[in-house]
Amino acid sequence: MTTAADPAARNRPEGRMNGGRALAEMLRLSGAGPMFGMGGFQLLPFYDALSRLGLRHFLINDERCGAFAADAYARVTNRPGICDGTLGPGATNLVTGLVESLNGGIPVVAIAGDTNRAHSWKNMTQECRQAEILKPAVKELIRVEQTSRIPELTRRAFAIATSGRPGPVLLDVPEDVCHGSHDFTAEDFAIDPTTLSIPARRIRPDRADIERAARLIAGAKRPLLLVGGGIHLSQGYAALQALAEAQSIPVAHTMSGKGGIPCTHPLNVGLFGRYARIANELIEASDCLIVVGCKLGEIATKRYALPPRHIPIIHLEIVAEEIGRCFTPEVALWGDARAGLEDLAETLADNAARHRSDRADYVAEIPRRMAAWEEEASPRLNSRDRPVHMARLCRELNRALPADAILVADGGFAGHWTGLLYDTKKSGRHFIPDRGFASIGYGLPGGIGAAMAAPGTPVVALTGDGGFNMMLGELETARRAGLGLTIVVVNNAASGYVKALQHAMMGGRYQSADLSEMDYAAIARAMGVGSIRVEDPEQLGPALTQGMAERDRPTVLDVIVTRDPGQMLPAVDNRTLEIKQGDRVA
Ligand SMILES: Cc1ncc(C[n+]2csc(CCOP(=O)(O)OP(=O)(O)O)c2C)c(N)n1
Ligand SMILES: [Mg+2]
Repeated sequence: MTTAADPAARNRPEGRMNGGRALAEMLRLSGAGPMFGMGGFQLLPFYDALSRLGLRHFLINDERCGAFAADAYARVTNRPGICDGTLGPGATNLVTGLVESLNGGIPVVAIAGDTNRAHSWKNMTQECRQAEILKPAVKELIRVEQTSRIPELTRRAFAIATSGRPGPVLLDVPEDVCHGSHDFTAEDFAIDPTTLSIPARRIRPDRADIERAARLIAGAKRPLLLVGGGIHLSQGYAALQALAEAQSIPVAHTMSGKGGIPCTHPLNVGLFGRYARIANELIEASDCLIVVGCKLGEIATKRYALPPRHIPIIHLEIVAEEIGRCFTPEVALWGDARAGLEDLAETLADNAARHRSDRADYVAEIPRRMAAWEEEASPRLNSRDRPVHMARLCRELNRALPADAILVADGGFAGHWTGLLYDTKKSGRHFIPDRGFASIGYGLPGGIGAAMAAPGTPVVALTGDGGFNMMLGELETARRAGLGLTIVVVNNAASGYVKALQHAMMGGRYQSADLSEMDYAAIARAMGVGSIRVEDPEQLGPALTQGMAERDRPTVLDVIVTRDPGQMLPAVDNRTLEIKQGDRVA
C-alpha cells in the first residue's frame, strides 16, 4: 500500500509497543468513532492506550448494549462501530448485538479479550469456548495469535466489515498478545482508506441480466419497487428516486428500507408485509416486482404469503446466496443496489416519457388509495383516548420530529407501529429499527449510538417498557455521556406483543405477559435525568419538543399507552380477527 493512498500515513507510530497500543493506534488511524465496552484484565493495555491517545471510549453497563450502540453508530455514519468485551462473560454478552449487525449487514469491529495462552484450558477464571460461541454470530472471527500481526489483522477486520454485504468482525485477542510487545515499523500501520466506510467497493450486475430486467420493466403496466435495508447500505437513495420518478414506479419498503425515498414522496406507498397501509394491495395487483436489497423474509412477505407466485420478480441483491432463498426470481441481478438501479435507469431512459404517460392512471391511484386508508385510520391516528393510542403517538412523532431527526425503534410494538405510521421526511437513515434480529432492548443503547453519531441532531429512541426494563442501566451511560437523547417509553405494563397474541389466539388466557405498573418518570428522576410523564395525548407534542430541546442530558418520556390487548396490534382490531389453528396472525 503506498503512502499516497493513506492520508493518515504521516501520523503512523513506530517502535516498541504492546499489542493493546498497536490496536488502539490502528483504530485511531482508521478514524474510529466512540467505542463502547467494559474492561477486564486482558485488554487493559488497550484501554490504557485509548486513554493516552485521547480516543473516546464509553463504559457501558452490559456488553450487549455496547454492541447495539456500535451497530446504531455504524448505521448513522456508515463507518464501522467499535465495541469490546472482556474474556468470557464479556465476550458472550456481545452475541445478541453482533447477530443484529450480522443479519442487518451492519459494519462493526468487535474486540474480545481471551485467555493467556500459557494457561488456557486450565480452568482460568471466566474461561469458556468463546471463539466457538461467537463464531456464528459474526461475519468473520479473527483470532490474533501474534502481537506483531495486530495491525495487519485490524486492517483485515475493517476490510471484511465494510465489503460485500457489510457485517460484524470479531478480533479475538489473547491476553498475552495484548500485553506482549513488538518492534513495529511505521509501514506496519498502513491503512486502506477505501475500507473505512461502506460500501467499500461496488460491483455492477451483469449487463445481460440488466437488459432482461429492463425489458420486463418496460413491458409492465404496474411495476412496483420493493425496497429493503440494502438501500441504506449502498446509499442508493438518489438512484432509487431517479428510477422511480423517471419510470413512474411506486416504492414500497420494509421497516429497514424506510427512508429509501422520503415517506412523504408521492411515489412512496409505505410499508409492505405483515403490516401495511396500501402497499400489500399494490403488490397483489402488480405485474412486475423489483426487489432491491431485501431478503424477502418472514415479515416482509407475511410469512411467505406475499407476493403471489405468478408475479415476476427482479431481485437486485449483493449476496448471491440470498437470491432464490425464499422466492425464485425471473431475473436475478447480483450486485450493488445503487449500481444496479443506475444501470436499470440508464437502460430504460430512452422510453421514459412514454412509460410515464402509460402509467399515469396507475400512479394516480396512489393518492386516492392513501386518502381512503387515511380516512379509515383517522379515528386511531387522531384518537383522544387516555391511555394514549399508539397510532396517536406515531402521529405526534410525525408532527414533532424535524426532517433531520433520527427515530430509533425497539423490537416490540415500537418498531412495528412506527414502521407502519412514522413518516421520514427525507431519504436516509432517519428511522432505525433493529430488524436484523428484532431483539427487544435495542432502543435505548441504539439511541445512545445514534446520538453519538449525529451530535446536534435530535435523536428519539422509542422503546417498550419490557425492552426498557432490560436496559435501565444504560440510562446511567447516557447520563454520564451527557447525551441529549429523548427516550420514549411505551408504557403498557405488559410484554405487549405477547399479550396481544394471547388475547387473539389463546382466548385471553395470559401467561407471563403482564409487567408491573411502573413510574418510569420517577425512575428517570432518581437517576438524574430529565423526565416527563405523559397521560394525555395533547401533551405528547410539547413533551417531545421539550425532550429534544434538552441538549446535554437525556430525557425520559413515560407515555402511558393502551392496556387493552385488543387494541395493541398495529392497524388491526384483533377483536375482529379470525384465527385458524396454527396461523401466525401478527
Ligand atoms: C430479547 C427478546 N426476547 C423476547 C422477544 C419476543 N418479543 C417480541 S415483542 C415482545 C414484547 C416486548 O414487550 P415491550 O418491550 O414492553 O414492548 P411492547 O410489545 O409491550 O410494546 C417480546 C417479548 C424478543 N423480540 N427479544
Ligand atoms: Mg410493553
